Amino acid sequence: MSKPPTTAVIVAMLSPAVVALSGCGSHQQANTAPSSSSAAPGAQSLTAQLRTADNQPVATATFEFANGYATVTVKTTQNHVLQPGFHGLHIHSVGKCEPNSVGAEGGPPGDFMSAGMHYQAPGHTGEPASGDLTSLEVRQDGAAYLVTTSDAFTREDLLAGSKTALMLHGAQYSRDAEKRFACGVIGTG
Ligand SMILES: [Cu+2]
Repeated sequence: MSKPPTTAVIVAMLSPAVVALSGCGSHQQANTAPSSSSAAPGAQSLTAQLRTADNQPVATATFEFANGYATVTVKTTQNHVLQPGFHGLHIHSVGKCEPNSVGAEGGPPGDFMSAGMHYQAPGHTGEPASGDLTSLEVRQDGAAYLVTTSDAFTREDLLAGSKTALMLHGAQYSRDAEKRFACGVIGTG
């Protein structure tokens, strides 16, 4: 169960020697600095599973809320589904991910149109919209990993009313740039 006490004794005896040999105190200091983590203790998270219109899993997203802002992490779960390049990434205003649907504003049907327009937090108008996020940069192998942060919305905002959805668009500068390529309802997972 417990380690033999000799281990601690040996470490205690060796440590001063190591410091003396290295002749550099700053490295020792670095080891004792408090570790930083994006997820603060007590952080409340939300998640979204992004899928294409034909239900292929694309990426997972997490929203960690702490200290008055969200830390958003998006990670692809499958390679070679996304086209390489930059893809628009936004929170849309309705928590629906329906292929071949129509938005409340009307217009022609299309994939994930019922997710509505870009999310605006209560009282916010104009650009950038509250739900606008940094674009997702996709590698040649179709993989992507993004960590970004925003204080334009709260956890309660994203869950209020008809909830919200995270939308990934087609590759920028391509014919599909405006296309709604993958969608995930943002929820408590
Ligand atoms: Cu969008």
